[in-house]
Amino acid sequence: NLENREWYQDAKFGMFIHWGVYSVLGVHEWVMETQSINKDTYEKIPAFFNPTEFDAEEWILMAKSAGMKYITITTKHHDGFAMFDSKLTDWDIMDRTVYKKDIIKQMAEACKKHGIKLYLYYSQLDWHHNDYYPRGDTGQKTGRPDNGNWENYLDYMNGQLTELLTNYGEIGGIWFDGWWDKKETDWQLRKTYDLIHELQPQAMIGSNHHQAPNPGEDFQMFEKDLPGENKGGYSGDSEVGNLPLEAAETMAHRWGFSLQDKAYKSSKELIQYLVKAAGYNSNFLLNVGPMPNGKIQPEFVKTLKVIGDWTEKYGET
Ligand code: FUL
Repeated sequence: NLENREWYQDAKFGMFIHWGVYSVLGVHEWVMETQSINKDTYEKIPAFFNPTEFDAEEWILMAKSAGMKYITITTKHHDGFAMFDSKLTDWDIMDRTVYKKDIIKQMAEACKKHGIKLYLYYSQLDWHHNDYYPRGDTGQKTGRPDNGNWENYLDYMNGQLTELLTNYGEIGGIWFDGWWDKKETDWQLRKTYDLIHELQPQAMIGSNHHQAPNPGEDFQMFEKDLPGENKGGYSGDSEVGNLPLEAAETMAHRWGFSLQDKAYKSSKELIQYLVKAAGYNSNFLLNVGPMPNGKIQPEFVKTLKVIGDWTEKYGET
């Protein structure tokens, strides 16, 4: 959809949000893998996730006053946990937490109210689903059975995407991730991409697979890199194509909430990054990893405020 691509190309600045039950542990979103936590043990975590301080509007307004035009939020990360009401699994916010409120619904409503576009991050890689088999390069130690039905997994993934594109109003796009874990597998991408465009023709598709875009994709993102660079070490095979571009970076080092990560980037550094990205005609997607209570940590709030003062003065509206 051309109109949406044009809008996106002009948007320049968005907020990335990595939020999941892993935030309870305060390590990062990869904790299940890096600390070899098996499925049974990991399943104890959601009971502790109760973000009573979460206020979607507060986050949206924070993004808006920083000069951001869209939000991209994790609906399901590699741990497979759905932050939305999924009828296809009980591995979701409704069934496993005492909080029992759909995060994505609250975000969608607040975005609509304040004129911010909502993009949905969805991890194709899944360390929890038994049918994600044979395993990819990661998620080997989670104690799942040594067999599974790949077609079932694809149906599940397409089913969750259908839920996301049916129950939350107009979506800006789907931000896929994790395809890199099992590149050689038959993902039947055409089917998934057609489904997305059928349900919401304007929804853009991007996939963080660190290569030139696959057919059917509408934008190209670079993880911890400006287009054409490979400083972050993820973009070795990323040839810059002719789609709208997006550079994704994070406030400190980690994406998900981390107590120990103090590598905060300064507001000056981040403003320079925004300007540099714009020089490549690329958007800048700046990530925060909210805390388990539903708040964005004060260091990030402060930085976003300074960026907002700058964009208000120098950024175009
Ligand atoms: C990567 C993921 O493995 C990270 O956890 C994070 O989500 C980053 C944006 O993409 O592929």
